Amino acid sequence: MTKKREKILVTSALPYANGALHLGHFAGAYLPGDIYSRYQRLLGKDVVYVCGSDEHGASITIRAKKEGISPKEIIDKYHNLNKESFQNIGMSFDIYHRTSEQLHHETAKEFFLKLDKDGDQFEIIESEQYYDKEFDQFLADRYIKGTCPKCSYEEAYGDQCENCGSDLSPLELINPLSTLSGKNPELKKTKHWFFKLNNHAEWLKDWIENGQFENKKVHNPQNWKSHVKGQCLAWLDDLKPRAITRDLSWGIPVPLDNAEGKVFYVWFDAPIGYISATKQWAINNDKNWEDYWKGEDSKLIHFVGKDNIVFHCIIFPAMLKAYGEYNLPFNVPANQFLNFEGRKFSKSKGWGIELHQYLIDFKDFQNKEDAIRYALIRNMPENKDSDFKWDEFIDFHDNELVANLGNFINRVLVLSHKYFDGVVPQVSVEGKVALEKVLPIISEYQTEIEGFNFRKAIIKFLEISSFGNTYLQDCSPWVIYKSDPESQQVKDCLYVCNQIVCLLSTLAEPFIPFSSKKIRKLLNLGEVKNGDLNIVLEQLKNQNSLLKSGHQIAKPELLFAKIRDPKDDSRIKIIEQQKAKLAEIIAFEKPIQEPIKETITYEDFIKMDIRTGTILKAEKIEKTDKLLKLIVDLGMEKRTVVSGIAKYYEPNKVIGQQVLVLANLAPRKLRGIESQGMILMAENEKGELCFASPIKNFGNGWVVK
Ligand code: B3M
Ligand code: ZN
Repeated sequence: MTKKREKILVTSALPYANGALHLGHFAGAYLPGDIYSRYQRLLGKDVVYVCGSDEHGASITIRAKKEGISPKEIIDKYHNLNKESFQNIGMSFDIYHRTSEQLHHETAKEFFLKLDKDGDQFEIIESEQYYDKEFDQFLADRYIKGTCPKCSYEEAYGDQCENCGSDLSPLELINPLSTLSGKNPELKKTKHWFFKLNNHAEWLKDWIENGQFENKKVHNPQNWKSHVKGQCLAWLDDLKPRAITRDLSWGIPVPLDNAEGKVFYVWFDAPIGYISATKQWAINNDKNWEDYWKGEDSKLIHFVGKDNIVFHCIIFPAMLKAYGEYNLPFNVPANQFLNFEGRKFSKSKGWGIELHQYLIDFKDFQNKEDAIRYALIRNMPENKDSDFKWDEFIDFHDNELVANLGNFINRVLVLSHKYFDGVVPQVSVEGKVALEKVLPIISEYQTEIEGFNFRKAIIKFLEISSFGNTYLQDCSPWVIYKSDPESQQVKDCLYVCNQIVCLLSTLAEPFIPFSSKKIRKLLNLGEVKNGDLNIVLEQLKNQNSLLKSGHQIAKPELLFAKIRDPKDDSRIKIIEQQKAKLAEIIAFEKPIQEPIKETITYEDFIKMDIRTGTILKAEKIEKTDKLLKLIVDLGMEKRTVVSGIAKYYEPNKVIGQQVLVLANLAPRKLRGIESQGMILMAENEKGELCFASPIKNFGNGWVVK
């Protein structure tokens, strides 16, 4: 009897179809879901990986207004853009659905009606909300701007202040303004449906903290990330009923007679979007969606960024429980945020890079998809925020993908062709034993992926390739072959190396699927298939071949090419262009201007004797990291000057530097050294000092006037 395959339903947050995704989104909620799904498929699990566009809510109508087109045009535009970028970067969704689809509207309505029929899930509350008379509409929180009551920032939104991060309600804003008419909105009575989330606090706590649900252990809380649990438990202390309807014209109409003009709040219908996506997938593939959502042998895993944790760990589970029948999420391994070159991604400032733009800018870059996937995994914000840097991107690529993985594979292929015409050689019984050493590393690789530690897992992957490199180097078949071309040691070595290359092609697939495909092609093998990792493990444990002796491999080809290549600057140029874009943004930023000082007279000015000079000597001063002792040639004499530039300049870098010196400043002692003047420096917007010496090649002792 064949064992029933375990089902895993994987979701990644449904991106709003109001803009393009950037690398931070990709690293946060998508790449990890893809790695996990691909890995579970390799183990032969019955994986369904769903995603799609979130196409409702004020964020869509606001963008439509900005671009001067209809909401429908907006969602079509960004749905297609994001869907295409995902495809091109190798996301392996089984379906990429849309919440504007009829099937989703029906599913969300049905869900609501079941909860409504229950009688105890919702209450209708009447309250006063802001209303724009000119536009004849109630204002969603995002449509109201005003002054933050906490930090006085004047551009705070009705739901949040982006300056101090406070959660706000529109009524708290000082001087609220409608973003539609620009006028002060008025308050008007309206009623809304509230989900009584507070009724769910108790079981939610037991479920999150202990993994207990309805007298069953449904997950192990130790496998949940601590930052996820922490955020949830803080919320659970203070659960209140939450409005799940809005007065908007864009969205899913509330299917009740007494709810005219109301639509569902976007966060009510969006997670139901995972269900409708699964339904559509099941229709397309002749499957039963309920097996995945309700089956006892099915696990639900949500991949999201940290800003979506409460929706996936508290609100949606409460909705699922209120409905009944559904499984609760087995885990929500949310990621923290990725920053970009030291700052937050910002669309308005142009800081960061969008996924589709990356694919365009890097179109001529060999392995662009895997290069970025690899760099983002190596630096994934799994448990704390992390920072993407182009220099690190280059290092990961050149030192790891090229110098370790690519180099190993290439050497094996080249040597196999050189000695055996590309045929995997016969191996001796003792020869195979070396392969046993990879088993514990594979096992660690598996543990890390299963624990959602993808950074560690990819290092384990690399460790196998390092093992291969070391093994090959230790054998040095090129030495033995010279004296004995028939040597069994040479055969054993290249047999083992070929097995490792084959193993790497499988283990690479969840992370760098494009390279996995290429390696397979070089080995003359088809693409990795579902269940392949099980087969590979079985073969290794039984000392069977992954690649049989006698198997013909293809001609070697380089998998990766270095970015820092002295003979070909095409790749480094692409990156330099990216850096130049950032430099330009910084250059155009308004520096924080110091206010102009009090007016002085010409007489005041000419009191200063500023001379040109050259630094002859520079040394650090003990017990301070700020000061350098400089000897400056002022033409007619040499001066000792103590200058506070040690943080910005190494002593040996400033020798020969031409400088401007205030030569008639009264001497003073600093750290026991008499400073006889002052070097003029300019301070940039970051507070760093650089030499004020705009003129080039001047003589020493010239007077500045
Ligand atoms: N669209 C928010 C976001 O893209 C929201 C996620 C919905 S997941 C059901 O971050
Ligand atoms: Zn504020």
